[in-house]
Amino acid sequence: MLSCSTRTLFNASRFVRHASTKTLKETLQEVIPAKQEQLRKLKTDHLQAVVGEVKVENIIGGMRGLKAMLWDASVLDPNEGIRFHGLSIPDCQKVLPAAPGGKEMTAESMLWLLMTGRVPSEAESRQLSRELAEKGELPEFVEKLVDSFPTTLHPMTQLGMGVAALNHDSVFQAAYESGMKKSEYWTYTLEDSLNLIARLPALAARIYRNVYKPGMTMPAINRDLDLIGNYSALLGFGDNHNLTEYLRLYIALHGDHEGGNASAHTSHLVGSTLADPYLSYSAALFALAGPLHGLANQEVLRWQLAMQAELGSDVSHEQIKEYLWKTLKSGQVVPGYGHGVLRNPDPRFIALQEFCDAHPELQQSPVVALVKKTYEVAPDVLKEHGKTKNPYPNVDATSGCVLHHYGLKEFKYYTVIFGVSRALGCLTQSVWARALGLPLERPKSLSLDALEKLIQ
Ligand code: CMX
Repeated sequence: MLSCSTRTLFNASRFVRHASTKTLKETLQEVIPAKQEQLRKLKTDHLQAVVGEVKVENIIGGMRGLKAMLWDASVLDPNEGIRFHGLSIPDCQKVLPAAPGGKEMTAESMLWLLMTGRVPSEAESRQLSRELAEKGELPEFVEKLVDSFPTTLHPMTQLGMGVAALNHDSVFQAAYESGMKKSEYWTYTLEDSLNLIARLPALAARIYRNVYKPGMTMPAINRDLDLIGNYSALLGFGDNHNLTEYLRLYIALHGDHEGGNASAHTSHLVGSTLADPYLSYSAALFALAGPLHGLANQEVLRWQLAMQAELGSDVSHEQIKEYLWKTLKSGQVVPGYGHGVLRNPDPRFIALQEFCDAHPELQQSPVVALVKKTYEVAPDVLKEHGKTKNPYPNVDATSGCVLHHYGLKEFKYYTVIFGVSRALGCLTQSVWARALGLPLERPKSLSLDALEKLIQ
């Protein structure tokens, strides 16, 4: 059920596709003043209002549940899952423009929604695709840097280092050095952010080619294609329409998951020092590279393939149950299950499963079938195990198996695709943090002794 306020939002005209032809920057110029005014009022009228309490469990429990960050683009409800500016995933699938010849929403249209809170017109989304394609080439020194990495260096480490090196061209950093005004911070941050998003496909694809397909020549960026159409082509899968569509959906869905997750929070913290978007997003990528966060999609496939190798592809529910217990009894987590906030199946998992249901070739895939069967038994096993607060699948439980079926089998690379996506949300927030003049992040820490004294 949509809440009353969400229904109002969904019906509001900003979610109706108009025949508008504004640029992303012009649209931001329109929407920023109202948000600045909203923040100004909070500052003047409500600065001392109490929104919650801090318990010891928040301090020693990874700050779970602590309301302590401003993040406008998306909100995560524990039961319902993610909404992007009030729109659920099915809402987004209905209203956000697809690429020509495709059905899935594009990364550009999701970026537009996250940045502006508005649904772009087809023309706006296309124009943004073209702008990104025009900016998409890598500087030569970054190509050389990436080419010099040993192929044994994890693709996520390579991605983070490549993104950090792109800060050589940061317009924010250059303008800061020459003394720009605070009111101009957001425009330079936007320019850097769009340049970075534009270059991620070429960077990520170069890493893939170097590590897994050495000697293959990369095609040039096609200015008539959307960001992910180009990414798929650069990876060497441009002829596979269904994989390209899957990548579009995957990348739009992984774009943002409110502010407190490790990658988003890292980029926000680093950006709050006025480090430029390249530096703050490279830091986010290293948070994403942890197995409890973005690396889980790699771990899921490794785990599913090990199960398949041990039990064969035609396994029974009972055999999967035993395998789950074996994993749990050996002290490991079941990858792809559980979540820091969610308490129901992740709607991103459901959207990707629906993609599988809609594509007959995926019904034939043993790995896709195994993921589905695992979902039929894992929640009950995890409930019986009794530790996790959320026995249901998160998005990582399924995201890799479709890539595997379509021939993108190198699972150490999967988190890189997540990394191409998460830039949409993290960099949106970087722009807004500068537009709203948010300060340096600096929470108070306590020693164990000080904490004990406070509660006596
Ligand atoms: N399998 C087994 N045990 C699990 C579990 C799982 N999938 N998920 C949580 N638990 C355990 C925890 O390890 C913890 O055990 P201890 O008390 O021994 O430390 C206990 O259950 C309570 O954990 P929780 O409060 O339910 O979960 P957290 O908020 O601490 O952690 C998460 C969340 C995602 C790290 C955890 O569920 C997990 O490790 N899942 C597997 C890895 C994974 O899929 N990560 C991807 C998350 C999505 C993303 O960020 O990309």
